[in-house]
Amino acid sequence: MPRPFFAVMVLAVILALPPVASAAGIDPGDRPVPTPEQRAWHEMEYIAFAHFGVNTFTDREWGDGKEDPRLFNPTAFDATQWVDACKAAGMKMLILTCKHHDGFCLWPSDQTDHDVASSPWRGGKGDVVREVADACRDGGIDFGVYCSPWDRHERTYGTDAYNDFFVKQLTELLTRYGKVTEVWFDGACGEGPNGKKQVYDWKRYFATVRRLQPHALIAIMGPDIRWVGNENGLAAETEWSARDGKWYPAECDVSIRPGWFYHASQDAKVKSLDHLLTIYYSSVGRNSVLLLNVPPDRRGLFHETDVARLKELRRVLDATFAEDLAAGATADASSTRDAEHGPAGAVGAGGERFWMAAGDGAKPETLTLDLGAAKTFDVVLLQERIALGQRIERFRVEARRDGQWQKIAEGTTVGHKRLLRIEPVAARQVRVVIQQSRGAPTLRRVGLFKRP
Ligand code: FUL
Repeated sequence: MPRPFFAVMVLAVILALPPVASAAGIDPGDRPVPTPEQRAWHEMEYIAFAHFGVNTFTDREWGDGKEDPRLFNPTAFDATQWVDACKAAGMKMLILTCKHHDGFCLWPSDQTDHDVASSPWRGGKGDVVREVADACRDGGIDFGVYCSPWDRHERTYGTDAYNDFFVKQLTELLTRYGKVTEVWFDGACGEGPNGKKQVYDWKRYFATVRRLQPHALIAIMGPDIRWVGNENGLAAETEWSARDGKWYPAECDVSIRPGWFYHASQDAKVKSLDHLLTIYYSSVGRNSVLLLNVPPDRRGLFHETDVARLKELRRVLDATFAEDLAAGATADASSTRDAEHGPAGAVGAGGERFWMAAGDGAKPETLTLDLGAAKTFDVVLLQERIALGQRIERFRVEARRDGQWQKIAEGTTVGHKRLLRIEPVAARQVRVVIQQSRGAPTLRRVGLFKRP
């Protein structure tokens, strides 16, 4: 076999291996672990939602499907402005409401006339989905689609034929616009007792997504990402991604304004910086992804106030997380699985490195940091190596002050990321005591930060 061919074969075998499915060759056992797609989604942490459509022009939250498509006419539509704002905010994906409950399609759908092609915008030749998908690709962020199963316009809704209609619409969305990272299936359906009742063929919808976009994550009414259970952006104190034997992580969807769609009357009600920080710490900081909605206005732009607020939030987060006061620390641990997974693996943003305790998690485990000198911090960051599953059930963080270990924070789950805001603490030694864990705990990072 000629050498170059051999090299290509070896490379092909390496590339075919599951990407760190079992981190560093450690078998996660039968505990649930994220797929590579779910892991990449966890890493995004902060993503954008854009509710835009006929409701933007009727000043409503839920359209009834009787809207005249000619109402849709943004005057200065610019998807690049949206994506630039998302990027400046540090958001890694944008999910667009391609069709909301009113049935109006932001793309020219072959299945209905209730769409942008029947609007005066761009002379009926426009395609919002295409422009947003292209802007995302050009800007280097991911693109996701929201397509409401509930459709108050479509006349087949409530019959079997609607399932065919919906699958055809999905097919358009999943084949015309390049890579789709997340497909968001809303569970909302407000049809009253006299309304039409649709039996959704979820199995077929999911199979369509898997076939056409095998790497897309199906969220909410889907198997890959779970709704956190409220629309306030707040995950629970105890947030397990491992549930009922599978990896099913939570996403926090919340709007930067009271409504999901743009209403000029809410221009003065954009959430405050403080409120957004609370949301950030209670979502990203509680093992969830934050899906923050920024509704484009009637011009087809993110409103100036919203853009400014996103920037303020970014500025504070950047200032907070710019310097990890634990980055140069020396670390010690109560036990270590093997030489490769020593406590130093939990210090700094070490990529693939992590600390793993020995044993089975029956005894508490401790990771101790010596910062070299007293440092003042008021945020503690913890991350597990989730490729090996979510394990930590209860922990406490202590600082050594006046010769004594004192509790400064505590919690239950960690998962991808846990952030704890605390009163400022000045200390040289800090330790994390993992009191309870499902198997030997791992820590990919222990970080200490100071808010501006
Ligand atoms: C809900 C919908 O009814 C709202 O209009 C919005 O789209 C929100 C994200 O999901 O279920």
